[in-house]
Amino acid sequence: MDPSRPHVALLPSAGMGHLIPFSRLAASLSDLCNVTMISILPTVSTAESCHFNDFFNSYPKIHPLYFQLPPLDSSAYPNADPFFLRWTRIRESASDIFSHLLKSAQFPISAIVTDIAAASAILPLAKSNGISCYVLFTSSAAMLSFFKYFPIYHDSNPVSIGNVELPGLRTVPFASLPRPLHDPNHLFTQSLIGNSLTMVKSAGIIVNTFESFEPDSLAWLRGEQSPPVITVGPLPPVKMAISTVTTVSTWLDEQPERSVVYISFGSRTAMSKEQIRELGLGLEVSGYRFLWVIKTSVVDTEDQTELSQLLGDGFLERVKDRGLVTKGWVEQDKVLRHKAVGGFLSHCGWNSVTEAAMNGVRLLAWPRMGDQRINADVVARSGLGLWPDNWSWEGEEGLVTAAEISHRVKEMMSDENLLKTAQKVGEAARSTVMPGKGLARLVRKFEEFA
Ligand code: BUP
Repeated sequence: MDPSRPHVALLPSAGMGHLIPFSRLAASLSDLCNVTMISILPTVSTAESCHFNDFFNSYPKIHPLYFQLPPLDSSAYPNADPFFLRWTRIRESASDIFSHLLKSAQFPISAIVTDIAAASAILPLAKSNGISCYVLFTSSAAMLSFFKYFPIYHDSNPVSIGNVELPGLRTVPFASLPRPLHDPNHLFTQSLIGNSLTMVKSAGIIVNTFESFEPDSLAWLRGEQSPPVITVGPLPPVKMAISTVTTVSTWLDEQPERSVVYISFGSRTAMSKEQIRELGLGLEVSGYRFLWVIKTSVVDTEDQTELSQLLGDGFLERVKDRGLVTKGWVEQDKVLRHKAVGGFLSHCGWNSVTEAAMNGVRLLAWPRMGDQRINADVVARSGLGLWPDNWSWEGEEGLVTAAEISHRVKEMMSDENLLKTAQKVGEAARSTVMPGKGLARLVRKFEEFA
């Protein structure tokens, strides 16, 4: 550690969608600051523990600080999402995490960057210890606008939630809200409100986005009374020390340029067997080449079903000359950079969207839960992709049929104008990464307190 530089501690919560932007921010900051990254153990998923190991091995300059969480009695929260439970547990253990951080720090901490999911617990502790606290918001500026306004909306609509009109920006339809918010008394609703009200007292909100991608939301946020909103996106991928040649990369190398549809719904969006079969048929009928990452459970350790069982007899054999299906972890940032990839059927997790934007890959949006519909709206507005917004939430309006999927895949892959606008988004994204103005601004702010 170099005592002449600021010392920043980063606290990610749980889930790859949160850990990945934290790792990217930590890696980008590690050339400019001393960085401590807190790793809360045990992780919820295997993907997270593998990521922490590879990341700390690849960035020896970053100081890992492990914190063992006491076990949680999950029977108190039947059927709760395990990642949401973990966020709750981290908030409950915040003062122990904080003391551990202060005791272990080799020299004083200039700033802490907390995950938005832990903001309500971490910010007061940072303040009382005289440490400036920033929030890394791991979704879009559009979602941040909604998140910031929601407590005001909830105050005037405490009993029933409907469309949420953000004055002067846009209306977020009821159907686009994260599903637990439909219930004003849900634990998720209450914790979102707590984190939102605390976030506005932070020293700054860091967002993995860029100006030309979300100009209206960013202008709106900056016009509101708010701490500074610092855009640092798209955050470049981390460079892991071990890079292996995989079946996926070898297969992609053999495919013609821009011929492949890449399909992934992120690390924690499970799809039912019925919808998986319908999607498989849709891809088959579309006639396009495809690379498909399948997840059938929210947590990877519970994903046990064999591919052949999921996809039905004969599917893998029928598509073997033009389709690759996997249940493993693929290096998505590399896939999206590969010249064979021509389109991305995505759930619109924000990391996936920013990775597609960075690489100028056109997107077909199929949002499933959480912030994904609000992100899909960004995709459609920016011209990065198409969002057939009649596509259903699974289990409510029924399945999206193979015929519809095939039709939309063909529509995306044959749309040359969409390709051009996506490529323009990519150029704008890459030109933002190069000067790194947002990051430099952030480091200047850390220095003020060092
Ligand atoms: Br699956 C998968 N490889 O096989 P999102 C995901 N990823 O690199 P999510 C891989 O995980 P939240 C795989 O590139 C992205 O950086 C992917 O984050 C990477 O979605 C990340 O896109 C997934 O935000 O998280 O997992 O649903 O719910 O927090 O949005």
